[in-house]
Amino acid sequence: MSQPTIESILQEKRSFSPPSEFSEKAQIKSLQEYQQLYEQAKADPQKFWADLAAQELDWFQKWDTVLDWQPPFAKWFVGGKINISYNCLDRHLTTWRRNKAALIWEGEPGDSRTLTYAQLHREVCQMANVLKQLGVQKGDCVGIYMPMIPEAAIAMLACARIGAPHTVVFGGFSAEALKDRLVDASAKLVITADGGWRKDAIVPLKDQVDLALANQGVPSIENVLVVERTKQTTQMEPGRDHWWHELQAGVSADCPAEPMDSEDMLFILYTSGTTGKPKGVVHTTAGYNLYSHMTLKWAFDLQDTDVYWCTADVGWITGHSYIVYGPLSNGATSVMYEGAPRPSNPGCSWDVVEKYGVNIFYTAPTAIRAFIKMGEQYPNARDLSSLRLLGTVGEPINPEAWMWYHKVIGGERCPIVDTWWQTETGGFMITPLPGAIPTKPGSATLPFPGIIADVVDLEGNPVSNNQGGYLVVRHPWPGMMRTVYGDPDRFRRTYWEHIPPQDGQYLYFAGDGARKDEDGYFWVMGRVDDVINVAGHRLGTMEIESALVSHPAVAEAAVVGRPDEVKGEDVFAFVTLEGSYSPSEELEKELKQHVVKEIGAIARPGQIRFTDGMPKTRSGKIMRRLLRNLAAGQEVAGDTSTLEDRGVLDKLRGGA
Ligand code: 7RM
Repeated sequence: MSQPTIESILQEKRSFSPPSEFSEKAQIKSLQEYQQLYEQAKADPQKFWADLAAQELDWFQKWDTVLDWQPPFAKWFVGGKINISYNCLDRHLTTWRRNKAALIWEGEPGDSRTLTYAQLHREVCQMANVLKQLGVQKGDCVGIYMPMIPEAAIAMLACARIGAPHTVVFGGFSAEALKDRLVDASAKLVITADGGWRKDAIVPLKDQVDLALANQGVPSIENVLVVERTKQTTQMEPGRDHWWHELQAGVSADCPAEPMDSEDMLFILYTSGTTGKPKGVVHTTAGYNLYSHMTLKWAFDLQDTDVYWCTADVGWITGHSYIVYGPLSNGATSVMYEGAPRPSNPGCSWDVVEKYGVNIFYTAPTAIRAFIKMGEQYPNARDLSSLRLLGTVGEPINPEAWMWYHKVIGGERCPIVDTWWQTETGGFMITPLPGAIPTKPGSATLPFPGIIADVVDLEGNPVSNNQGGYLVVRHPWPGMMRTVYGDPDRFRRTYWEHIPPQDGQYLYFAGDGARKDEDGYFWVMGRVDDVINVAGHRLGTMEIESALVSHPAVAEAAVVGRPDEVKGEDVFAFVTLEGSYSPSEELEKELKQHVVKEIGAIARPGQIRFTDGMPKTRSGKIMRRLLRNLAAGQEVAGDTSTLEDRGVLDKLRGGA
């Protein structure tokens, strides 16, 4: 089982010191150096961040105020003028990095492309000019629905360049999910591609866009910019749809970056929460630029000669911060891979590492567990000696997977950097600094300098060592989300009032359970809300339930996570049917397909169990705890005295 238990955490005593060859060359070389930075930042966070902002970023105009904190609303570097596209591109062009590879891209069918900083800058300027031609102005929101091709990064940087906030929608989301997000963001234009490669098949992205926009589905959309990738035939609607390569051919490559206010919105990224529809997480320009830049530089000990590969999709925050903005702001070489391990090519990841001499590799525990299942023969058949650091993110990593990663992929020489963070935090929050902090398998270790994290009870009181509690952050940080798009009240309620503020002290509530050990190391246990984590993807159980009940056959649905060896959790749905329907295998298939249509393949239930009734409390609340037990095939644990009808439970068990 992959979710760590309290017992397994208390038993995990192994510790791995940073290899001395690594520490000697690292940016942060010792535990003392880390502690000094941490204490300095804690004593005067504003000075700490301001010094870094001045050192590490280029500004059109310096700020007047480092932090304006009106809890829970923060503004960083107020009065400053900056552009993240400038920091990711232009400023490197006057250095030797001009002709350094910015992006190395590998397509699934085996095609590839490398863009130097100069080349990437050129294409970004061209796309920025095309967006302007199509009527996009500073402040207009642009949707991006793309496969993993360089144009996805180019699109993001082009938007940032002209001050148009982007909202990237993962290419695996359905037309329905795309529509909801574009409507919420009032997007004016969508950038997409004819198709993308996914496990030896073509995903027809443009057709999904057409579905989303059909019948005035998204009234704010005026134009669609289409990148040619797969040469899929697609209907181009005259006046609305435009081929990127056609417009690119006639446009200037001169487009100065727009000076943006520090707090101008950079992007909206939708993420699942406890209730209803996904939240639009808002990130702004300067603080996010600084935070994604610094965290990558120190936690991954980024060196100028490194080839760095993050396997995420740009549709998630990990892709935003650690494929595009963080690496490029640092002038790094970022590898982008369109493919994924698949039956026809199970060793493809190691081919990419070998082909490009990847030094830093960043992936998710679910991928590591899938690698373990496929077998050691694939990594063992490749030369992985270029690797010097391994990262992990997305869910708690089980110590067995950690050890395998360490031995088989890292050759026992690479520090493992387990990064705990969220869409909302913009960048790493709790993470080893690999030259300084000894690692323990399964622990994200210690907070990044400037981050004051803690584990508390529901009243906000710190719990003692090795006691479970809620993971919180005590002081604002530059990369924090600023609000929920269009719903500041939801922002306040969800993140800042879940634990009631005491004497004006606000705590950021992350939604994760955690404990701290005797060394102050954090062990993240997983979500404490109705969010499940399927293969590192964050899904709201409510969203899937809404999708299910929108099918005419379904009367009621309850979705829980069931432990899964590879995915961490899998979607398990309990469904009661409307009177005129009866359970069948066909209906089960149809309902699964319905969820795929409403949300996307990532939300497809692994199993649906039909039931005559749900276990409910007398006040009518579904007792999900019991359903979680049933889904896991466990005996129902704990108190069932509030259950209204015990017969329901017996019937559900009988069906197991
Ligand atoms: C970056 C990302 C956030 C949720 C978070 C946790 C879980 C992420 C770790 C982790 C344990 C980790 N953003 N999570 N990283 N749990 N150890 N290193 O994943 O918004 O999509 O998800 O993911 O539950 O709250 S996210």
